[in-house]
Amino acid sequence: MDAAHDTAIGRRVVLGMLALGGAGIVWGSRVADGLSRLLAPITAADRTGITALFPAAGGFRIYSVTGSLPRRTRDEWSMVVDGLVDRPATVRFTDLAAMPQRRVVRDFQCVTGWRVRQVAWSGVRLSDVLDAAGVQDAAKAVRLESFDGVYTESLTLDQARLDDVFVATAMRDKPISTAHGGPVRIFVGPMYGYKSLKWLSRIELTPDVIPGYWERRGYDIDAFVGKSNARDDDPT
Ligand SMILES: Nc1nc2c(c(=O)[nH]1)N[C@H]1C(S)=C(S)[C@@H](COP(=O)(O)O)O[C@H]1N2
Ligand SMILES: [Mo]
Repeated sequence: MDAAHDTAIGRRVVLGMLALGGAGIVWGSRVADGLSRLLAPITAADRTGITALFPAAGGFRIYSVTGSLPRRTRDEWSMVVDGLVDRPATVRFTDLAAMPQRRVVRDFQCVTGWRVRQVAWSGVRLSDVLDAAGVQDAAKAVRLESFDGVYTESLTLDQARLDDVFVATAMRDKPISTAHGGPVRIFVGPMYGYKSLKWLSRIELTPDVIPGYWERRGYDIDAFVGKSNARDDDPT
């Protein structure tokens, strides 16, 4: 994906942000400044429309910065693992299923102030995917891409190798729904929800951290819950 595409703020992106605004959010000041400029021309009717499109689900809010929910079946899905690796690969769902399966239970915390307690995630450790590809010495970070065509994320290699960072294939012991980023999403246990990229399509090993979608819009790159984003971490 090229940088120009990444940073373009079209109407659909604005609508996606509106979904966040409509959900009753406490914004970090830098982001709030940008948002109020963006939101100025949008009417209350737009706000209602997007909220109805993605209703809350089991305590979660469903987010998509593109304003749509891209759908792929497990059979259709694949991701690319490339960049600074010895064995670049196209990985299919069956490949993930053949790897060691893990499960963690963690609170899911959005930086904007909502939390869902004790959510079970299953799948493969990102660390195991990295080992299968053979990470080269020059690699210091991973860059994640979504098949929504817009959202990206990043982690340092050390963060990516934490035990509760998953290439997740199940949520609450069921296949991950389209709305929640299925068939395969990232789950980053220790960090705010924006690190948990939905609709995973690419894992690229890079020499440096490349800031992701929300990080280019003012959120911290190191997004550890309670230690980042300079806000009162007390969700309603
Ligand atoms: N592709 C993509 N991934 C994404 C987002 C998004 O808009 N698009 N939003 C992020 C944010 S801010 C949060 S809190 C979680 C929300 O996950 P959910 O939509 O399953 O509730 O997804 C994260 N991953
Ligand atoms: Mo979030």
